[in-house]
Amino acid sequence: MGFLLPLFLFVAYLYGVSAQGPTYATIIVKGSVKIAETDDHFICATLDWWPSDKCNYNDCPWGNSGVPYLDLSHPILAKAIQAFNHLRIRIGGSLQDKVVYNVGTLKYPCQPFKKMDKWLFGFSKGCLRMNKWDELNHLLSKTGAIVTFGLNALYGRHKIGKLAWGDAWDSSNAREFIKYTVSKGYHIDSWELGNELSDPAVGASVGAEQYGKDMIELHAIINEIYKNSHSRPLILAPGGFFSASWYAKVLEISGSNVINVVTHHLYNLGPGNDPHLVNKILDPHYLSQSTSTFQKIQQTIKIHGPWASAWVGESGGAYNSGGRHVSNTFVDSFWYLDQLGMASKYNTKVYCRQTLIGGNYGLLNTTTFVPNPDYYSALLWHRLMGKGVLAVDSKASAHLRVYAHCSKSRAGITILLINLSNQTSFKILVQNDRNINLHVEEKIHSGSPLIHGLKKTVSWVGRKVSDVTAMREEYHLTSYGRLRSQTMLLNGKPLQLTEVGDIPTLDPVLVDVGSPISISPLSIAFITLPKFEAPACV
Ligand SMILES: *[C@@H]1O[C@H](CO)[C@@H](O)[C@H](O)[C@H]1NC(C)=O
Ligand SMILES: *[C@@H]1O[C@H](CO)[C@@H](O)[C@H](O)[C@H]1NC(C)=O
Ligand SMILES: CC(=O)N[C@H]1CO[C@H](CO)[C@@H](O)[C@@H]1O
Repeated sequence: MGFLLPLFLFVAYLYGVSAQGPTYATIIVKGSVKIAETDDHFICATLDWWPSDKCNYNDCPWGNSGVPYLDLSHPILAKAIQAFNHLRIRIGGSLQDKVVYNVGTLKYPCQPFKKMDKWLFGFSKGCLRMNKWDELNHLLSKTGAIVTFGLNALYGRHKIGKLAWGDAWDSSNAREFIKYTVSKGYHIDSWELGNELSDPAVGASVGAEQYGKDMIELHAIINEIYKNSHSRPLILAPGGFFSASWYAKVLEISGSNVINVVTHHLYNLGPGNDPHLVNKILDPHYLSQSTSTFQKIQQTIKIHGPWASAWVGESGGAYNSGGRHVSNTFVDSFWYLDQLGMASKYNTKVYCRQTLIGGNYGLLNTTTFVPNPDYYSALLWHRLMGKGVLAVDSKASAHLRVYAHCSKSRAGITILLINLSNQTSFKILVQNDRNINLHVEEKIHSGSPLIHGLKKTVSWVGRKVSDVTAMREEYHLTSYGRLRSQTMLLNGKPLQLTEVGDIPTLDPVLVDVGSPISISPLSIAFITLPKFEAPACV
């Protein structure tokens, strides 16, 4: 035996390196219990405030995509939002805390952002005109968007240290703005206070104690303004980078049922100019590092704010406007879809992608509004993945990432497979743990229905059984040529707007459930199994 093991490993090594054929893998989906649940509308995208002269690394990828400048009548914009049939949109970002609303007794003239190198984030205060806000609401309401608006949490405060800002939030401008919004009948799903003001800070921070008090103030304002409405908006905070002590303190000071949703931001790929972005995206160990953030948020809420839920309020992968020729290409979907899968497992209710449009990480191209690959990835997720999250056991390689959800608005489950391997094709057999248990139980308790139990099991392990006629639906995503292509293929066909500029239909291929699922190297697949018996999904 002493020399057999090394010999075996050596052979296995050779096989792994030189094998051209596929690797077989079995995954077991546990359909009897949900391990987590997302909101009905999990997919969310952001609109930011940056003007066109916002640049990073000699690249200025914002154009006129910032809220005050966006062409709201662009036909692709409305179609792209509408395709989701209720897309969540969060309006916010670094400059939101320096926005003033042109309502009521505004103490400033209504002027746009101006480049000011020495100022916070390199810009002056900027003003939102109410006619722009009206136009934006017209678009959002027409397209069925569910809106989150981030309020100006630095209003009335002053710099007291290198990054620290002191004094209480002056809520007067926000109060007038919310009043105006309600008087116009605009439906805002949720109001958020502040953007990235937690400590340790990126550009500015506010003490947790003061922030907690400001939340009580916002809560009182919302209660007062919405006292005669049948629906009350949610209150979100603090939209920062997670820090356990700061977040815990804000929850503690604001108190029970004030903050409904704890929002946090994620940029786990690092700076947008990192030449190793693609390597990070394709490294399963690197991708998995985010699990610790999701776990910690869950833990903090459980202990300090059990009345609240968690959202990723903003996440763009690479910070400082995203990675040029990375965030807007096919390879980014490996990161993005993996994040959606991972966040769901830790009970994240909503995941807001930075951005819907703007920067290199826009779901839509800044200048042409044409959807980038991640737009279609988001749309597929939104249409196929339901809110029930299921556990999966996979003995396959770490390079094959697997997530399973109840299907959306129909029976059965949908599995997301992400193959990060650049050389291994996988043939996957999906098993239902329920049938495995059933099989064992029947064998023990009755003896005779063994055949029945076996049939049920094998119908999902992939061998042909005479009575299986059910089909599964497969959506395979690959790149068009290079990995950093701005075009993605769905089942071998490029995803492109139709001739009249409509979002294309996303059609699956139908495959006999009896055959194993094939997934090629560096590809992604959604697999819908309508007949998969998952009691948790009923
Ligand atoms: C938008 O598309 C054009 C044409 O494909 C491309 O050159 C440009 O880099 C894209 N812009 C962004 C910000 O992705
Ligand atoms: C496949 O990936 C490995 C590890 O990331 C890399 O070293 C290798 O060069 C890649 N091979 C090809 C053909 O791209
Ligand atoms: C089993 C397996 O999938 N192995 C490969 C996965 O992909 C990585 C990167 O492409 C390779 O390094 C592994 O050998």
